[in-house]
Amino acid sequence: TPTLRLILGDQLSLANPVLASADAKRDWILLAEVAEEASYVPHNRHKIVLIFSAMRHFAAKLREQGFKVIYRSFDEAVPSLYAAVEEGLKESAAEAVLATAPGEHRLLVEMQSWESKFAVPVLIQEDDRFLASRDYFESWASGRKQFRMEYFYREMRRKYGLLLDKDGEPEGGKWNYDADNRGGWRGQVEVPDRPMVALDEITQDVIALVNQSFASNPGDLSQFRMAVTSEDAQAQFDWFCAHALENFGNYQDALAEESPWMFHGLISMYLNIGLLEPLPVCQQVESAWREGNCSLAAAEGFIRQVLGWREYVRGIYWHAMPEYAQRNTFDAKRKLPQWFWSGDTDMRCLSQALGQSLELGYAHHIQRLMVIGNFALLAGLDVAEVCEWYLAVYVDAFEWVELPNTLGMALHGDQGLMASKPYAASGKYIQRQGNHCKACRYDPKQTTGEGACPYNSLYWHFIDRHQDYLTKNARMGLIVGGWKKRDVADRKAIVDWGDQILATVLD
Ligand code: DLZ
Ligand code: SF4
Repeated sequence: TPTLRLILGDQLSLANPVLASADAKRDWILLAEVAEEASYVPHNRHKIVLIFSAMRHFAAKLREQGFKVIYRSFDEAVPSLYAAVEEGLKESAAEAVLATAPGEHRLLVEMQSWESKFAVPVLIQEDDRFLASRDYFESWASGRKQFRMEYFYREMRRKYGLLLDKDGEPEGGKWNYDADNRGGWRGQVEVPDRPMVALDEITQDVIALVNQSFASNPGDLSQFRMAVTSEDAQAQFDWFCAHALENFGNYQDALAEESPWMFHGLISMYLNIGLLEPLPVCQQVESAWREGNCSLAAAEGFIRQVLGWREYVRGIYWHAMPEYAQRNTFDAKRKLPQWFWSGDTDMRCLSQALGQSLELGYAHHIQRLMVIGNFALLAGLDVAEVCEWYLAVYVDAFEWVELPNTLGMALHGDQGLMASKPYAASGKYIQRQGNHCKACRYDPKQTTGEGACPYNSLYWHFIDRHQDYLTKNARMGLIVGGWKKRDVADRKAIVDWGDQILATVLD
């Protein structure tokens, strides 16, 4: 039957299963820039430009390949994907709709209601661009009380034969070189300049459109530099393998004043919208190691993120949704301070992480987890509000990946389903990982008094107010035990100072 095949803005891959069975003469492909998807959160302008421009480039590629494409651009004011499909059915006279399952639960529920509204069958296929299917994850998860990435990751290494020796054992004798991925930043090596991607006419048009139509969203588009085609994304990735991968291992967890990018891959957004595929990037990094171009720790650290962590968080998302989004272990309800939307705080580490997130739509994982997320955890910021902030500001954020990372990993909102302990840390950690403290008006060595690093008192405030929960955790229990042995007056002074920080800094 003539079929209308829907491709969403984060499914821009020739490997998209709706294309596999398509007949170019008979079927129609539909892509639509629609208000509903563009505004369910105040997306960073970089994210909207990336998606719209990549959609337009992908539509052109499909046309070149002989497909009949229906494309709705944002100016045509189509309100929703539902409306776009309705129009597409009229225009094409197709007798069925085929879609690849979306990455977000809210949209899956919406799409599942379409069949009862349209007069034609609506089929939703599994998204097989992931390396662990939903069934595979479920069978791994069944019977486990806690999910630990490490065990899932080992199975995935075996399943895909990555970094294994002749006997099928992990290269180097260890599965995980995380201990070699934690170097702090003191400017030890030069950070290479990232090549800019040239902006073609399509992207320039989209930038003008987004600046005009999304004037109050975050994002400085004069700094837009992302690839919008799979060829350019591959070229960016090749650059990473040649110039940054070697140092990626050592400085994966480093925080630097002088660079928002450091040695990171900057490919999560390309993977998440379909411009790159996960298995080939892992294989390319493995080859780089086999050819002697990077250390095993660098290659393993990279592959762990893509093959392990990325697939694992997606598994958790579909396993635990929709109930997962409501979880809030510590009943954290404090309103997000206004400066989360401006970056205007005198905590240097935080202002840099927030500032670049808003301006560029990018921050690396330690900024997201240990600077912004850790602050939100310690201060007890509202879990749902923090999650929405992450979903809005990052170019690579779709709920399947954002929610477990924020709610579960950063905020420990899921009572430890995915992380063995809360990722709470004081200013000491941030000082060790980088050079922000030197440029900060606060002192990471002080806990109370004018000029004391707010992370310090907030850390103990967090330990103190959640001691009943935390003592049940083996690793946190030791910290709570140590805290309780301290002098009562000392403890009170620290908690009081924390209260004052919460009352002033968070205003
Ligand atoms: C994020 C996004 C944006 C900003 N705009 C569109 C759009 O106009 N059309 C579209 O098909 N997809 C868009 N997306 C991506 C969707 O929100 C994404 O497919 C769902 O959130 C599921 O992951
Ligand atoms: Fe961040 Fe505290 Fe260091 Fe300032 S002193 S940069 S607030 S950790």
